[in-house]
Amino acid sequence: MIKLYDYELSGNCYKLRLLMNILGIQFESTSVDFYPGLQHKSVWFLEINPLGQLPVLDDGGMVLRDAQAILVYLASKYDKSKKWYPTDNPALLGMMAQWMAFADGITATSSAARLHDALFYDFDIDACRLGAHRLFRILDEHLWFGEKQGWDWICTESHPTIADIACFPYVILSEEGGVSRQDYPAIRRWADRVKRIPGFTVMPGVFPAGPGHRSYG
Ligand SMILES: N[C@@H](CCC(=O)N[C@@H](CS)C(=O)NCC(=O)O)C(=O)O
Repeated sequence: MIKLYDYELSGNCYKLRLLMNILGIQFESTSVDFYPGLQHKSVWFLEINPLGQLPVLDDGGMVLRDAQAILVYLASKYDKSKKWYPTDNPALLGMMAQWMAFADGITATSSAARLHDALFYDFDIDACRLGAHRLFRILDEHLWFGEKQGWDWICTESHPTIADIACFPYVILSEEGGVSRQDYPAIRRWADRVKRIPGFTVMPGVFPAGPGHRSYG
C-alpha cells in the first residue's frame, strides 16, 4: 500500500491526502512529528529525504519528495480519466507546471507566515505576508479573467487539475498566517468551487463548503 510520510497540520501533505481522497487511492499515513518533535530533521528521516521536508511518498519502493512532483506521479499513475493531469496537451502541461511552481511560491510566503505565527518560526513576517499578497493578487486576477471566459479552474474550463490542488491549501489556510483573502473575490469563489469537488476532504483549519451550490466533478 502507498505510504505517505505525513503531518496533519501540513498543507503540503494535505495536497496529497486531498488528491488521493478525490481519486479514491488507498494509502496509509505515517505520522512524522514535525512540531514540536522536529522528526523531519532526524537521522532516520533525512535518510528518506535529505532535504528534511515533508511530504514524502513511498509507493512500493518508489520514493518521491515534493508535493507537486508527487501530485504529477499520482495523477499520471492512478487517474484513469486523465483529466487531472492531461498528458496529451503540451500547452496545458506547460501551464500546469507554471502554476505548480507558483504553488511552491505560495508555500514560501503564505505557509511561511503561518509557520511564523503558529509554530514560532523565525521568519521575516512582513516579507512573508507581503509576498503572499503579491501572489494572491496575481492569482486573483488570473482567476477573474478566466471566469470572464467561462473558466472555473486555474488552467482549465470545466475540470480541475492538479494545479488547483497544489495552490489550494496555503491559500485557504492563509488567515492562520495573518494573510486576509478579503481583497481577492475570485480566489474566494474558486476556493468554494474546490470545496465542492466530489471526494473533497478537510484538514484542521479547512472547512467544508456551505450548502446550496452545484458540485464539480
Ligand atoms: N517544495 C516542497 C516544500 C515542502 C515543505 O516546505 N514542507 C514543509 C512542511 S509543509 C517542511 O517540511 N518544512 C521544513 C523545512 O523546510 O525545513 C514541497 O512542495 O513539498
